[in-house]
Amino acid sequence: MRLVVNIPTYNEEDNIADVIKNVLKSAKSMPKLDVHVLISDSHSPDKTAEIVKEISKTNQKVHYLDVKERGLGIGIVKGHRYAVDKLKADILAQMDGDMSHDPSTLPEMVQFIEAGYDLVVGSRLMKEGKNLLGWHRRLFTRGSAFYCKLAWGTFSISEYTNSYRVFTKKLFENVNFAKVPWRSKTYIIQPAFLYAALLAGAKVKEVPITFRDRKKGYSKAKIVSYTFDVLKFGIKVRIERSKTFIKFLSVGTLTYFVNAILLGLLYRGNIYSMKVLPNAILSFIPVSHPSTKILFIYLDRLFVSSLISIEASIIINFFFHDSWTFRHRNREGSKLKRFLKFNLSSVGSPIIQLASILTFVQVLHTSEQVGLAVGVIIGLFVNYTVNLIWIWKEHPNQGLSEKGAN
Ligand SMILES: Nc1nc2c(ncn2[C@@H]2O[C@H](COP(=O)(O)OP(=O)(O)O)[C@@H](O)[C@H]2O)c(=O)[nH]1
Ligand SMILES: [Mg+2]
Repeated sequence: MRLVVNIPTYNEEDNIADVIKNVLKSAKSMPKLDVHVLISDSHSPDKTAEIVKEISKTNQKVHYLDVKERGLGIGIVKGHRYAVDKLKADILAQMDGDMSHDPSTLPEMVQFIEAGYDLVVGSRLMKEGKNLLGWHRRLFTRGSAFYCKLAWGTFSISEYTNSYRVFTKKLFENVNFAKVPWRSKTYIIQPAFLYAALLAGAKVKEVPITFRDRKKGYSKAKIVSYTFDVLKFGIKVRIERSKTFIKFLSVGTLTYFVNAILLGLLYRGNIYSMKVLPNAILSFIPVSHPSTKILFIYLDRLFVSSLISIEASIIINFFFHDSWTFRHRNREGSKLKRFLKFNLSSVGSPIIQLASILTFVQVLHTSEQVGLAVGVIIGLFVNYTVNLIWIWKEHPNQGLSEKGAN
């Protein structure tokens, strides 16, 4: 098994030789692995390339790759691509080239990969992790982590902006890079790659690390634009993850209007308060007593109108949910079975709607429309939950995955 440690660099002439030395030293604690070091350099104008090329002359496990363009994401993605394609890596690691990440943690991180995790993230924010940066950088790290947790809904992950990571070749191949802004000039690749890994269904493990500020060279981080990118990315994720619920609400809104119009026409010949038909469609059914009574319910015109309009809306709801709202979720088995299940599950919703209509008309003496609107809203939430857990279930083992996003 080959592990390639990818170290993106830009102007790291003061650090890179020591970083390589330390990584090779920690490789001795991983005797079963063939450890290589790849420096993916953005054509540094200083002596970085010269130094690395010199080391690689005498050590075949050290490689230099000129990725030409500037950008940490470019160094990371092109470096890993090269590690997989040219160096035949099985496991990929990445760390900074300024001594901020301690390579002695690598063996422990790799152990978790061997134990079956897809991605191991070095965390400064979990218990025993340390972030030895200045206060404004610590604030950025903590603030972005807090924001990402909320925006992405990933409360079990503590760290989002650190670069010290180990993952499998398989994960790298499964990540959808079309959704990762890896060409950005900021370090947004860090949280974005983590999110893409979660979408790809990665099993993630966090390991506490100590992040030390660099002693030599200078930081290339642009914190203000990085913060802006993290905020933007979070909004994108939030919208994407809410898509299913937004679709569900749209279908709900459409069918509410169908329901309301039908109810009005059947019961009074009205659309809302507008008279459209001379008589109610169901004018042959008496409005109230004396009408047939079953238990405590009068089978009067309001009752029958409500039932018909509610069932019509169930059918329309099912059609849109099955072919649009929950299209990406698990739709195994027959459509008829899902329709019957949906009808059964929908019983809760019309009971709520019916109870609401009857309460508003017969108890509160207000309009049937108000009763319907209130009933629809309560029923909607009940229905959504039941739909997700009973009819259009999540694809098995996909967690945050794209298809299961909601
Ligand atoms: N390939 C490449 N690496 C970069 C670039 N910018 C920064 N890096 C590397 O990314 C790592 C982290 O950058 P650094 O400036 O230390 O940022 P900080 O640790 O957030 O202050 C270091 O190894 C840098 O050399 C770039 O444009 N291209
Ligand atoms: Mg640094």
